[in-house]
This record gives sequence, structure tokens and C-alpha cells, in this order.
Amino acid sequence: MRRTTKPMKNKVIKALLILGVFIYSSISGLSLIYAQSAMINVSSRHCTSLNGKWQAIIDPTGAGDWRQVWQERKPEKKTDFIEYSFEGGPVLNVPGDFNSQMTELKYFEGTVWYKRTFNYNLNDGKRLFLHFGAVNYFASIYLNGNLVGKHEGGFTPFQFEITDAVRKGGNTVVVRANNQRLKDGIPGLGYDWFNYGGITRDVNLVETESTYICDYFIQLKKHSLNDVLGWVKLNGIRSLQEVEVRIPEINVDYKTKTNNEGLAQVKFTSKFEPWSPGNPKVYKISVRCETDTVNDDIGFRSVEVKGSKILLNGKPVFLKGINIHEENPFRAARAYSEPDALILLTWAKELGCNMVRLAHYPHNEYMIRLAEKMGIMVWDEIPVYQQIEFSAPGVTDKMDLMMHEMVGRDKNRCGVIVWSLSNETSPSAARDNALINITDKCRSLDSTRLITSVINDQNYKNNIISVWDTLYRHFDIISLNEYLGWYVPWQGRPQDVKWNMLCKDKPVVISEFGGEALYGNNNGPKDEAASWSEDYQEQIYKDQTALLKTVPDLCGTFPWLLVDYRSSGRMHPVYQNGWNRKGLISDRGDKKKAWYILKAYYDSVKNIY
Ligand code: GCB
Repeated sequence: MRRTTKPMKNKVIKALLILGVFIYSSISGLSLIYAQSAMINVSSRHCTSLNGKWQAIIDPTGAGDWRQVWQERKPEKKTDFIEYSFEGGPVLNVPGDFNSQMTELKYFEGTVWYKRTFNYNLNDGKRLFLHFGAVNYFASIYLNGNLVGKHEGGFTPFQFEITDAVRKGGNTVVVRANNQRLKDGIPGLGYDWFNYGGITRDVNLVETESTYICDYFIQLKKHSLNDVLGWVKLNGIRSLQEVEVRIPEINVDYKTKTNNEGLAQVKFTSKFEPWSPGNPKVYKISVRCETDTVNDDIGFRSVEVKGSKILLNGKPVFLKGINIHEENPFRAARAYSEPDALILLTWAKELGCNMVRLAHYPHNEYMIRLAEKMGIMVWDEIPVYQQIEFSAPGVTDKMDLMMHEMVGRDKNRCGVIVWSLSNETSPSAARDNALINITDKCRSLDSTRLITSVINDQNYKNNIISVWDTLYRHFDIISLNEYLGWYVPWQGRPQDVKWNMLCKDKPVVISEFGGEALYGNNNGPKDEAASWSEDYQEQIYKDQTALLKTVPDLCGTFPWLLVDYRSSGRMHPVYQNGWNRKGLISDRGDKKKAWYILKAYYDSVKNIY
């Protein structure tokens, strides 16, 4: 008798549970707790790292949502039937994408639940924040069984205040990380890089004073090499305070006061040694208020456009760039650390680059900071890429949020000279409006850097390239991707190409060109793209360097790309096997023949710096 009634009872309980979860999620859907803007310069704060081993539950069907995994129910009596548990399950390293950590997760796109416990004793009067460098793509965070908040977007930091939620002693944090592609996501459904999911960057508990310095912007005023113009922002009840910015090396001790909103304008003049690739000078700076101090290394330089030239510290500069994805080739995994950044940036330097385009999303902060230290300028980009549904509800809000989060994190890095707000989007009225709006918003947030969007809808006929799109008027730089010799066959000699530019007198950069080659493949016909040979890739680079001489107002180039990288759409069984092979370096770190062509070209281009 008991045996027959139990499944019935279970079914009823299950039905009630589903209904309960449905009601809960409808209610909580009304009051989603979205993440706060992350505090600036998190690594210089009072941090307790939550990096390390996290327990995991792989949840391909999303069942964990209705089972309320975050509540972590434990069986109380033998008959309690609970079909999920962190205990005895897989353990994942954080930071790190989940796909590269277990073979069964290699191509996984869905939910993985993460859990770890920590002890904390927060002293009275202090505040505590849970800070994530990035979770790809959608994160829901639970502390001690309660939702603390959610964040959408895979490449920027976010935080939640947990001052009131944290318990003295033991605490449990659970993260639902979901990397399912979304039609209205950014990026959208289709993109040519690997969808590494999970908690991909550092996790920290950050303790602050009750009123702390949450943000500051300390950079040179546009067109100046001596005038600093910026602000400091406090968060907390003591909004009215004295604020001080000190640069001991040059005797700067600037004092000011915040207003009722905790905001102070910073305005002073000094003689700086300007930052440049040849002299990547940064200063030790401390930003203080009466209740908090934050230290940073900040450099000063000016970047502007004059006519069709890009000026760095008032002098024309040619951007010797290279595209990079955030991937450690030796681990075939998402890069997240300073050693990872060092591998990639050392290669870029060796190639003769003075700039990197960090494609196609904000890379981790180590990369940006190390590039600045090594004298490499940075192109920072948000993942508004190809298949974006610009007219779908909420999409432009997500674009704005990602732009704010990127600028928010990197605005004090003088090495960053370009904000790129999209790559290869298809023309439409909705696209045009969205890109014009976000460009204006970005400029009003930070007028000191150059703004661009990469458009690739130029025509190529009779060996003439026509750049017809008027959207370029809104950007500081015209950025063009072209794959002549690869996707698009040449229609004449590269050195004879003519250009028809609708929008003139702006600097032009070739933001992508290239072709695929499997390292060591020198057997195929040397003159056919389909050979996937190093020789053919080398020929593309020879032809492209001839083409570059024809580009009017050329101020820089960013070949596609430094290292082969994983991409699930690149499945040629012999040559690709899940890798985009346009790297100048293979997935094992070997330099291909084309590397030497680009290096010779960059060595031949002289810059003042
Ligand atoms: C492009 C995209 C880049 C691709 C590259 C390619 O135009 O911007 O993300 O991966 O082409 O390899 O085709």
C-alpha cells in the first residue's frame, strides 16, 4: 500500500514545487537584483580571494532551477529523495572556463552550478562586497541560500554588497553560470570564437570602510599634456569629505572636497613625463578621502585625431597592431592571469607591435595593465559582433551596460587609446541608430579616447575598393576589415588597388586581414587559399603589405591574428579541427612563415616613439 501511494505523493509534491518555483520566479522576475557597477581598481583593495576549487553540478537541462539547487537541501530521513548534490560531484578551478576542465564539458553550452564555502568575520562598521572579474554569460549569485543578484555579460566585472547577508563564521556561495547563446544576447547566436563558459576570472571578497572610494577618473584633459581633469566618487553615508590626490614623485598634493553626492572634481596641472610605447612611464598615485585610500599606477599621455592623422602626445603615430583573442594556446583555454597575458604580449612585442586589438570583448584586467607597463597601446572592444538583433527589446540597454562596464574598469589606463563599440554588424536603420547612440554616450563618458566601430561593408570591383557607409562620420577612426586574397579573390595587382572613400579626412586603419594556414603544412599548391598552407598565408601577407601602401590616410593595421584560437564553427577535419588557423603562431607556439613578413613590415615603419 505504502509503495503505491508514495509515487503519487511525490508527484503532488513535485507539482506543488514546480508551481512554487514558477510563482517565485515570476515574483523575483519583477525584482531582479542586478549587479552594481564594480568598484575601480579592485586588486589594490582589502581582498580575500575566493579563487581555487569550487564544487560543481553540471545541469544540461536546467533542472537545477526548479529543484532550487541554491537551497542545498540535504536528506533528513532515509526516504527523502533528493536528486542533486554538490557532494561527490566534479570540482572545477576558479578562475577558469569549465569547457577546458572536463572532456564531457568540451562543447557544453548551458548551466553549471558552482559552490564554495568561506569563513568571514566582518568587523562592525565595515562593508563587504562579492566581486567577480567575469562570469560567462549569465550569472545568478546566491549567498547562504538567498539570491543576492544577477549579471548578464561575459567579459566585465560586477559586484554585490553582502554586508548584511554575510554570516560571522561559515558561509556558502552558489553561482549559477549559464553560457547558452541567446538571440538577444551580446554577442548573439553566431560568433567566431569559442564560447568558454563559467567563472572565467578572479572572485574576491572585498572589504571596505563604510564610506569608501568607489570610483575615480584621473587622466589628462583632451588636447593637453599637463592638465589633469577628472573626478573622485565616494560611496557611503559620509558623502561630504576632503579628498586628496597625491603623486609624490612630482610633488603633486591636490586637495578638494566632495559634494552631497560624494563626488569631487579633480583639476590640477603638473609637468608629466608622457607615457608612450618607447617610454611607458607611470606614476604611483594615491587617492585619499578621510575614510579610505586607494593606490594606483597611472600614466599620462594625450591621444587625438588631427585631420587624417592620429597624434600621440602631439606627434603622428602609426599603429603597428595585431588582433588577439583571450586564449592561452598551450592550455587551449580562456586566458585569465598575468602569466597568460605575458605570453601573448611578449609575442606581440617581438613582432614589432606597439598596439594590440583585444578582440572582440574586454579582456581580463591583467592584460590591459601589463600591456600598459610593456608600452603597448590597447584597443578595447565590446562584444557587439556580427549577428546582433539591434531591434530586439533590451538589446541596446545591454550594449550600453557593457560599454559602461568596459569604460568603467579601464578608464584610468593610459595605454587604452581606442574604445571600439562594435565589429562587422549588418547595415540596418536599427543598427545605425544603436551605433550612433552608443558612440555619443561613450564620448560623453570619456572624451579623451578615440572611438570606433568596425564596419566591413565596402565594395570591391575592378580592383577598386569603395567605402560608402556614412556611419563612419560618427567615429574618430575609420576601421575596415578586408580579407582580400582569402574570402575575396584579388581582381588585379595589390599594389594597383584604388580607393573610393565617401568619408574623407579621417584616419583609416585596416582592423583585420589574413588567411588560414596549418603550421607545418607546406605541401599544398602555394597559390590557392584552399591549400591551407603556410606558403599561401605568407603570400597573403606579402600582397597585403603591397596593398597597405595604397590605402589613403592609413594610420595603422591589425592583422587577424597573433595566435590560432578555438572556434566551434571551424571544423575542417584535416586543417582546422575546431581551430581558426589565421594565427601567425600555431596553437603550440610555433611561428608560421607569415610572421616574418609582418615583422619585416613593422620593422620598416618608423615611428617617433
Ligand atoms: C572576421 C571577424 C573575426 C573572424 C575573422 C575570420 O571578419 O571579425 O572575428 O574570426 O573574420 O577568421 O574569418
